[in-house]
Amino acid sequence: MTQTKAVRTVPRQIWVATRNAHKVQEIAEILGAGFLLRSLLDRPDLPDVEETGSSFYENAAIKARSLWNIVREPVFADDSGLEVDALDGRPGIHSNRYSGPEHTHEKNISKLLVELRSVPPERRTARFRCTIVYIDAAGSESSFDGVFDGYICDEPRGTEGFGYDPVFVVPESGKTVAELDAATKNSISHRGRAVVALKRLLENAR
Ligand code: ITT
Repeated sequence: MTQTKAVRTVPRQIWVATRNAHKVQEIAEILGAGFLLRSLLDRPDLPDVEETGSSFYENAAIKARSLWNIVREPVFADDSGLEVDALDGRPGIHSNRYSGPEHTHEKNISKLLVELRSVPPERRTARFRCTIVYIDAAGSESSFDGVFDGYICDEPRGTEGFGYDPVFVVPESGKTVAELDAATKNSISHRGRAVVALKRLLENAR
């Protein structure tokens, strides 16, 4: 008699060093059910780390190492931002705090649109970048990058996503990222690309 045995796979726990709930949600959807994602939202007791690096890589490494030193389990961090060509790559690594100490996504967008007021459509090209630094349980590090090209429109559209999504247009569809559903954004975004590369490493390391 042949017997079929149900194989139960236990999700692998992995930490992401962020308190940004939107990032956590996007990353959890991309990693899928095989992973149990924990984040700094589960650890309000831990202090915020200062992002003192001068690149996405350095800031991702600072965030990942700080959490790894506490949990000593597999961790990663995402550092990301928007580079606008007409602004010589700003806001870049300062994307989150672009509008100052009291920053909000809305204030960041308003500042960006004011700075680009006199810039014509053909010069409003931009890209999102994401760098992930992953550290395994033994402390060995790897990094992954993702880039998402588009341009900045002149007024916000859409309600999905977060950050600069309402003013970042995907050239192929003419839609802002805030007009895309989550699965479509994740299939083309900077974060989607970097997390898929990380996922590949984790699955091959099983
Ligand atoms: P953590 O440092 O806790 O991860 P954070 O929001 O401060 O959260 P970053 O320092 O990496 O993260 O800054 C990323 C900023 O870049 C984010 O706050 C947005 O303003 C912008 N950004 C990054 N990815 C984005 C995306 O997918 N859509 C829209 N804006 C994005």
